Amino acid sequence: MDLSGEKVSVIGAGKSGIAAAELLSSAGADVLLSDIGRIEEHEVLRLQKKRISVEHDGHSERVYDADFCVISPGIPPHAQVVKTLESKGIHIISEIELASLFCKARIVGITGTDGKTTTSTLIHRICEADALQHGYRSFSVGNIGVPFSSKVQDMKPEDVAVVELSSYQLERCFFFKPDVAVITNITPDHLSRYDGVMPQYAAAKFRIYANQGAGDTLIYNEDDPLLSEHFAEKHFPFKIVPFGMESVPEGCHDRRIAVADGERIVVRTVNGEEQVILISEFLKDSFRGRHNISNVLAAIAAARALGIGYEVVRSVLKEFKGVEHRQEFVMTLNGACWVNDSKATNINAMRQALEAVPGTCVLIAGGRDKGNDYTSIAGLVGKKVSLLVAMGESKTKITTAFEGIVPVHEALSLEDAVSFAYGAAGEGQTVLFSPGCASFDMFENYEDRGIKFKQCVYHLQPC
Ligand code: UMA
Repeated sequence: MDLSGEKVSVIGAGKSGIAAAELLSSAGADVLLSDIGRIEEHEVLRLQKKRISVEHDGHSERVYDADFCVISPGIPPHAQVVKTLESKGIHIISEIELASLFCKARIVGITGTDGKTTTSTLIHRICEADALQHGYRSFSVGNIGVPFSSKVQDMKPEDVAVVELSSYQLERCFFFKPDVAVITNITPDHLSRYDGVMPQYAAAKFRIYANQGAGDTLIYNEDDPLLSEHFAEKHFPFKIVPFGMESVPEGCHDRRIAVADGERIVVRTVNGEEQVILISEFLKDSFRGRHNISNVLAAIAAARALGIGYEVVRSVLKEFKGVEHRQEFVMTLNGACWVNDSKATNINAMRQALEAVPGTCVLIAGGRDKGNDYTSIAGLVGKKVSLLVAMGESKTKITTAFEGIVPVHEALSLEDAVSFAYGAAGEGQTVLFSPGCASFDMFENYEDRGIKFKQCVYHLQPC
């Protein structure tokens, strides 16, 4: 794509803003990269060598002298810079939209409130395994941490881009069109960005299929009430593939992927039922829980839509050990199993982690509250948790919500939380670090939080 003569402002110089600016500049655009905060001097120099103008410590009037603008996902719609761009009628697109305009490869887009990173990783691994046999490449990009724009120029038409998509990234997509779209679930999250209105949040997620047409596939979780209602009995111009934890009645030949007899994953086709894999073949200590079966169903549906054989799918699933920071097995200490679930930044993710615990656990939770309603999991906590260690900004709110249901200890720091949990955990129990809150009160991000948690655990001395 030739963008010579186009003036483009890129807002936000995080990972996606930098990648977008580099992509635009390589296409000949006249680029201004603008950040409200500081950009390191060496980074400014590196970008300037690539003919990118850079400004930092605030967005100046120069931002508004543009033909269009590319925005980073983390910048909220109510930010002053966005309001001014809109008032001046400057077209704003997301970094994902920009990358997709350059993309020659097939695109698999994965969105949802929870499970999108695990599902994306599974699909990417399956594609990688298939690619080895068929001479193409798979790229794992998007919200997972590698900007789509940073890789898109390496992609060839036969390749696959597996793009994890947050609602933020889908918001300003207008032409983005995945060949295969997956929606894992939609439950309340990030609502402060959407004026507390659930349909607004869901509408951003639904942009994933807005441009899909004949030949494309939309895969969705039929166990999710919002999704099953949304897709029921409506006609769409693309192929729809539901997946779910319950078997479908005989005679229902609709490509649906489901669990049969509580132990097998099957696909219904016009020719009957095809068995893909037994659940016991892929669930393991490092990859467990009902929600992960659901993620596997989604990945199988995507692999099928891409024409990948079950043999490849099975070999990847058998070896898959989960994703870092998502119910990640850390170690066993004095007979207690330590699990890092730092990616659990909302109550639904915490619920899934608790449901996956065999027996009872010591739960370490808390961080920056996102308007959580803890009462929604009070019953589960009462059943599964022997001790709750509350930490971070939300510890008082957590204590108030669970006092009288389980014993609660308020920790002063992560180290304090880990050492208190260590003293309390019994043999055969799990110590689950599933914050249910954002990490920004004490850490850079959830990865930083998970790494620090694991460091604390590794420092514990077995009795
Ligand atoms: N900024 C401005 N002006 C503003 C506000 C912020 O210039 O008014 C600047 C900040 O100073 C900062 C930059 O914008 O320098 C940050 O941009 P960003 O928050 O979009 O961060 P990136 O580094 O570009 O990372 C983004 C995603 N971050 C968010 O959506 C918050 C990453 O997802 C993603 O991996 C990356 O692009 C690559 O695609 C992270 C995330 O937390 C993992 N996602 C959320 C989630 O999973 O819940 C949605």
